[in-house]
Amino acid sequence: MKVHEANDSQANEPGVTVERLETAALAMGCFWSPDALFGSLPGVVRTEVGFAGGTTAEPTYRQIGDHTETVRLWYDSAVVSFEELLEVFWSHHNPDNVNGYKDRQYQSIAFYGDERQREAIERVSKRRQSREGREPATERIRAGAFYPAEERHQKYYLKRHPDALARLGELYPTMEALTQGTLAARLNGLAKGFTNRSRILEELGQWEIAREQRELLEQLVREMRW
Ligand code: MHO
Repeated sequence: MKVHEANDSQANEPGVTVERLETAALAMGCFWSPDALFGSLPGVVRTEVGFAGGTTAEPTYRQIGDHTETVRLWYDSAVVSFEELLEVFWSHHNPDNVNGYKDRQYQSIAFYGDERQREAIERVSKRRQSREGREPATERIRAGAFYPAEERHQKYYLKRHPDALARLGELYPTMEALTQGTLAARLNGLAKGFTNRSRILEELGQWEIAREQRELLEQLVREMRW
């Protein structure tokens, strides 16, 4: 996987070679957790939380209207497939009772961007039916407008750790760059307990980046205090 961190020339598009980068959008309750969950997965290059699925114009966290808390992912399908992401999605929430429901804020939704993703959702849903007796009660909706949530909601768990955040300031010049960074996504997963330091270091060893860049990132991860 070729990863560009935010201090690369492609600062706004940290990711793999663009042809292979795909997107997905999933809703499974309060978006802080899925941001960390999917951010911990190798192959997921970038995550962002926001509001989607509704009709209300310009939603915000306090004025969410008929939208649902959603995480958007950019991923390298050569490393992780949409079907694998769906298995993770359905293994980590109960679509019948997401955080006790709160209007549509915590609706379980699998968004599809195209016919191929729609078919994959049906395929994995049927597979879970054969394992669990019934299909997950998850809405399937064509992906429309996605409204990014306020900055304080992005990489929420990572932002609870001042030392980690201060060190990441050396790598990401702005909070927006941090939101988009791949390493920030992994560390947000670490902060929530979805991955660990040695898994992140092992993955860093495989990124197609310059040696000095790798050493810099490894040192950052090793020295970070939690
Ligand atoms: N844990 C929060 C929900 C935040 S999530 C961004 C709460 O219980 O209010 O909806």
